[in-house]
Amino acid sequence: MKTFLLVTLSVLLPMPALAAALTVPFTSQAPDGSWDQPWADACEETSIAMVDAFYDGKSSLSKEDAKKRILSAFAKKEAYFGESKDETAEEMVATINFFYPWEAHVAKNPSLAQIKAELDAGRPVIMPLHGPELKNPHFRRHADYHVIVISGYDDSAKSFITREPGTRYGLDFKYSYDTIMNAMHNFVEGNTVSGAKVAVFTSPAVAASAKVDGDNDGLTKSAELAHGTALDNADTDADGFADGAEVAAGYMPTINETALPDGTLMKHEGDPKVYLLDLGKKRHILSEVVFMANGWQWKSIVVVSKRFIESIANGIAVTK
Ligand SMILES: [Ca+2]
Ligand SMILES: [Ca+2]
Ligand SMILES: [Ca+2]
Repeated sequence: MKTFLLVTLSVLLPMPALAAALTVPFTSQAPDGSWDQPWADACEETSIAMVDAFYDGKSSLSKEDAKKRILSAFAKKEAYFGESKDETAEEMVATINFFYPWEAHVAKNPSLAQIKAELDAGRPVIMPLHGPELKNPHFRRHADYHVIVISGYDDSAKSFITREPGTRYGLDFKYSYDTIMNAMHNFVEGNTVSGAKVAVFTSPAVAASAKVDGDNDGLTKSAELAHGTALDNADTDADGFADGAEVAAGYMPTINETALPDGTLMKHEGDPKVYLLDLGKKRHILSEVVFMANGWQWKSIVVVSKRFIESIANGIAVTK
């Protein structure tokens, strides 16, 4: 009876979580093993790239994908801030909120419990640090400023589980709670240990940054995500018209419609009619039988804007 009561109590009492381990994919900041530039200063970009891949549903990263994502993070950051060696928490947050399909904010003086709560909620934390305090035995040089991803924690070992981009041994690298809480410092030129205690909290949901227009093309972040256009490119389909202008005029911002070649099969949303683009005219394909008889495939049909279809002169229907 006593045992039964104890078991019941332990089930009823809210038990604090003791551990969390998010499957954030890992890459070192030197995917090819070269620690020359730009890789030597890539800890911020690599941390952003790992969280981006995580929110993108990846659980691992190939070398090629890792390099692509890190270089893309450099390009996104430089698009806004120009070239720089080290980025503050605020600059990382701005880069993320402008150009990534998720968002972040600066958490000032976060407690251990607050950081753990982020991990319990499935949200990795990007952590700016005073590098030398980490005393990581794998580091070749102890940069004054360093950035890592916190992907989990283990109360029994009083340790954070991290993605430590500064070494190829960085998958599930463990730092004690004390080490991270003490080393947590925002970037300050030449003296990061005097930087404020901040962390970058992340979220897969776009809310606070929904109205941001990072590439200044007239489409907000939420509108770009809805239209499938690039957050860091004002003219996604490179046809000379900005994403926002195309949407406002009813054109498709992801396809250069005016450059579609003869022979393109096309339709617009909300209308089952399929057309063949032929000598600059649109020819209605009369039936499914005709479509199949020509050996065409459904997956070849390009969905274009109603505006574009309507702008093309009618040709003779395809009847056989
Ligand atoms: Ca935009
Ligand atoms: Ca855009
Ligand atoms: Ca365009």
